[in-house]
Amino acid sequence: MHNPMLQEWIRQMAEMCRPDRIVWVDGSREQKEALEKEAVATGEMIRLNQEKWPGCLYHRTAVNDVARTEHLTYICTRNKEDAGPTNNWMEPQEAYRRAGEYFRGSMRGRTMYVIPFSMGPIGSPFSKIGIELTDSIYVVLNMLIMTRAGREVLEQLGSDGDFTKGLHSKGDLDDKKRLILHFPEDNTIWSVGSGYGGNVLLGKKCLSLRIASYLGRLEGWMAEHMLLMGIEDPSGRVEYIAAAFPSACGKTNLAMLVPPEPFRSRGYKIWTVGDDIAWIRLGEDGRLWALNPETGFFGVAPGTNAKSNPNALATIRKNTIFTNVLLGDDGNVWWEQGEGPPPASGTAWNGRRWKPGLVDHEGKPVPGAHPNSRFTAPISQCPIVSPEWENPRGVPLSAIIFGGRRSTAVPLVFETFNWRHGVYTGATMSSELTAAQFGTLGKVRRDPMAMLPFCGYNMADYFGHWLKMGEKMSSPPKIFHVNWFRRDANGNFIWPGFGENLRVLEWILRRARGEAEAVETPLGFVPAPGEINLEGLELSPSAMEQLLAVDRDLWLEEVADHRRFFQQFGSRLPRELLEECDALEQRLKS
Ligand code: OXD
Ligand code: MN
Repeated sequence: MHNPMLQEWIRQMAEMCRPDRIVWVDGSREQKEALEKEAVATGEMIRLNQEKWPGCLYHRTAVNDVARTEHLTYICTRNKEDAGPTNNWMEPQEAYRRAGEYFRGSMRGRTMYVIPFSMGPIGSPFSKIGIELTDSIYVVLNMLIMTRAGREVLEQLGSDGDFTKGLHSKGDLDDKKRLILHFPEDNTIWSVGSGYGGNVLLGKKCLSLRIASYLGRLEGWMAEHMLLMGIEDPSGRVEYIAAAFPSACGKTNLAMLVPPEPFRSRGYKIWTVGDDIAWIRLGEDGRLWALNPETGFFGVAPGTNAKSNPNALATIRKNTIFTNVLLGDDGNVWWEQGEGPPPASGTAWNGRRWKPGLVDHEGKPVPGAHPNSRFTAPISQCPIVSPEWENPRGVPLSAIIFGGRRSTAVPLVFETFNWRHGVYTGATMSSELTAAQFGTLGKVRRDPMAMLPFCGYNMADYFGHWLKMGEKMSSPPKIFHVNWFRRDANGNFIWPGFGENLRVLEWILRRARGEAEAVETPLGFVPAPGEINLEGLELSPSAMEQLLAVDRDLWLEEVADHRRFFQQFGSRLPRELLEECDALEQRLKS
């Protein structure tokens, strides 16, 4: 397929990066197998025990390159204000110049792979095409799982189609020469100096969230950091929810939830549509429709076990790439809080020898897997993948859920009063930091709609876009907030979490249909006593009260923090959000 714009761009990028050769990724099985062979031959990837892990590969990234580097991630708009106060900003010409120095000659002795990929089903009017140029076979093999990639995408692009231009080079993996740059105004992404998934699989966070959120505002749709799941009730009705949680709050686990008894035997079923990203549009029927643009899971391995997520375990038994987990000498992979005993000996994520019980010089256990180690696996292998997951129209949303990881203050669940109050609740969301982010563990950070690291433009304008979307809908879906992580005075989680979360989702769906009872609090509506089905669950009688309690003094402090957070946006912040702040404060004081 001859696309002059594409050809010319590749020529320019090759002139800068100087690869020895250029290889087009065609999406064929033969090419994938040849690339796997090559990666294994060079040692970049290791084949796992093929009897136990058919089609699975192992990879270790550099020890300084194991998570997204938000401090090296930039939004490069002509005006600084268009990137907003929550993004790092660099002037585009300066950004091209600086990264250009790192890219110059970076592919000498290497191959430049051209990956044409589609986010969303090929040919769906909702989908977006990207081309990633990369010097990493690991990236190619991951993109083949995470996206629809290959020749068909080029055919869809045609001779004059538009696409996101993505350029990636490992460079020399030096974190002083690492930059993850987004140029929304040029529909371009440049990533250099990293080999870690979140920085280099350009279809994921870079295109499907940062660039797509920008395009969504221009084009009247939304790109969100949300899981998508269907919940089937005993009558066979399936309703869909989208839920935004900051990184490492269990989105993947929730999306693959196993119904607890007695829900299971009564016929409740969960259908996974996506675990990380949702593209949401207004349908002709006035409802919101959501689509998962990805075709794979790039999930955190540690903590994935038969209790937390048996469906993920089943998904990753074959054709999966494992990154930075423990590699046993027997060709098995293992991670902390996983399934089964660790191998007798192996090599840890950092390349060092490891055996069970290993401790450091202070006597602390040395983990075999990095806390942010990952699996990359095809969605199609998920035992409960929704039959609708590839529907080019997406699925209709019955409810939107926001949530975070908070030990105190935030109730198990509440329903917001209306769309505008829901947007405020999303905009003031917060979570305690975990290993997927760079920062101090346990610190609370405001993470609006779980998009703080992923919004490709000024977040004040993003809030405005959310408010505007609500105005376009005759009856917008209800917006809820959940917190599975509230702790008691002894520091123990009060709510059991995991599959039991379905009990909360069931109330949410009944509430969305106008069928469940609720009690009004200053934050919104919480379930009336007895409205959350606790059948078969041992929970002390006072636990539900504790879980739903709203401490007015604590919340007045929260509101003060909301105001501080909003201040950085100055006059660009939609006044509706400040009005919501005032209204919440009034309700708390009355
Ligand atoms: C992710 C993240 O990797 O949110 O999905 O960090
Ligand atoms: Mn994510």
